[in-house]
Amino acid sequence: MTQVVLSIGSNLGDRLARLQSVVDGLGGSVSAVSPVYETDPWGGVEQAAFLNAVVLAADPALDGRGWLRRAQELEQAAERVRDERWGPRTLDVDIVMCSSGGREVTSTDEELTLPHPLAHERAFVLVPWLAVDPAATLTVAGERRSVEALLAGLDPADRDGVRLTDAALS
Ligand code: PH2
Ligand code: MG
Ligand code: MG
Repeated sequence: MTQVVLSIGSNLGDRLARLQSVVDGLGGSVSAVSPVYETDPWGGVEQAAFLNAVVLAADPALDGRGWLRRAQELEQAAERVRDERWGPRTLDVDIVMCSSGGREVTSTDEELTLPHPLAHERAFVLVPWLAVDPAATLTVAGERRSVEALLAGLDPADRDGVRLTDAALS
């Protein structure tokens, strides 16, 4: 059985519908869905605000690569085109971390680095993740850290750029 933490985001078109398409597409694999947040763009590209959420999912048949394929299929279904790095997108589905039998899976594969190498720096990942799993932990530079502590270590301005909405995924 593998479990994943997925970070999903959209800042083009019907953002909420794009996020909902992930929950619908994963169907019975979904175990929990965070609230939806509106977030200032991260990464230095000037662009519109994102909607972001975190989805927890599990599937006995998928390993890390299998999840990557699923994520890419969901992005393609949302008519995602090859885009500028960190630029606008209809849908982004990133694997934050994957665990198997309760152990975190690590991968240094060029196509799939696990855990996600930037997740711990991104309030738009950590805030929704903490909301859906207050006990979440992530290994950063070989050390297991609580998501709560990682978030507390970020610039307050980054945390303030992540605003709870009353939109909900079902
Ligand atoms: N995704 C990016 C780049 N910047 N900023 C926010 N707030 N949310 C995102 O999902 C996001 C981003 C590229 O994947
Ligand atoms: Mg991304
Ligand atoms: Mg991505």
